Amino acid sequence: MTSITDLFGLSLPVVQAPMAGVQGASLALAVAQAGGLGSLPAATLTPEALRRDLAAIRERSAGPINVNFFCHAPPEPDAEREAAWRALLAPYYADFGLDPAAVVAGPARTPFNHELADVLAELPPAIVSFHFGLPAPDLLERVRATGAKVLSSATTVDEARWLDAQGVDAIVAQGLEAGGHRGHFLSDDLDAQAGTFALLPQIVRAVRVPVIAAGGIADAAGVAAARALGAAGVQVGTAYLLCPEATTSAVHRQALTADAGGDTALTNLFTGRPARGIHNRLMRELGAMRDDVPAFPLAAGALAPLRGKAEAMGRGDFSPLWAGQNTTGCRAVPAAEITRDLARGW
Ligand code: FMN
Repeated sequence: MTSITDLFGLSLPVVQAPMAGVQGASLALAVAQAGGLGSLPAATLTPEALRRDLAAIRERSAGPINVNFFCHAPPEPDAEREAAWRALLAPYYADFGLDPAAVVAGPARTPFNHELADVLAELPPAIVSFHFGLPAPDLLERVRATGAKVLSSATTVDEARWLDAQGVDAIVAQGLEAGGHRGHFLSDDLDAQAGTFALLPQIVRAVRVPVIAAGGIADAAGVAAARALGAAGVQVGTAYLLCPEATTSAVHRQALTADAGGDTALTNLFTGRPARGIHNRLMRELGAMRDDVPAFPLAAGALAPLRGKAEAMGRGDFSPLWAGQNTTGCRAVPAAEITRDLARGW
């Protein structure tokens, strides 16, 4: 079994999970400097912002870095669905004295495209990872031409086999415990998804490439368990959320440290795609999963003003509080310390 320390040239077999919205280059750099694989989430970055971040990282670290993109198919606008969504949110707008006509778009989540590929060609990272499958073959070819190794997440054995057949260099086996969006791309059936330690050994058996375990791994014991089940390394997200280098909001940090930090559920309310986050008011009052939410990523638009207003009052009622099921590893300590402590389990 090839460990990711050999595959990627790392000192420690720990990937800091890319986490759009709660981190930028600082967290990635801190993990890279500690000898793990730092990840830069690029799903909400413009090409200019990506160029700036990659240049800044390159100035401060010669180690490998992972850049992560979404590769979803952008949805057709659906005026009727959008109007129904806004009508559902109208009582909250009224409570805050907000004008429903003043709705602004939420942060854009642009799928990987040629402009972003241009930036990778200029400033090639050692690793490029994708969420929601892989981009079109011509785009994938451009990534490979930079010399980068390619990763993607699988939430089922079928997805892992599909990725293996496309020639990825490693697969992230992402269990149902994981925080944030499911990486699923072949089937929308959430019942088909297994927990990390059920999924991992099945994927290890089914594919030829190294498999990185993700979801619910929060400490050295979890890392040791993943290794025992055949993982080539681990990818950890939630445990980094309280680090000073993360940009996790105050309401998000507060929710993670409260008793209910581990009270998570899958919800599609915040973006239109199921993702795991800490239960909050919107999830409780509307139901965490609904059929009538605008398609990914459009649901975020109408929520943005509510989120802004509530956060200004110190409340996370309308914010996505993404977190995995296991929040026991969250500590407000430097990311290097989290990385080293995790690696002790290898
Ligand atoms: N995965 C991605 O591939 N891209 C992302 O932008 C992304 N954003 C995330 C944001 C948050 C706040 C969290 C908690 C997870 C996110 N994920 C994303 C999933 C992680 O990459 C990773 O698979 C997951 O955090 C692992 O499970 P854990 O949170 O239990 O450690």
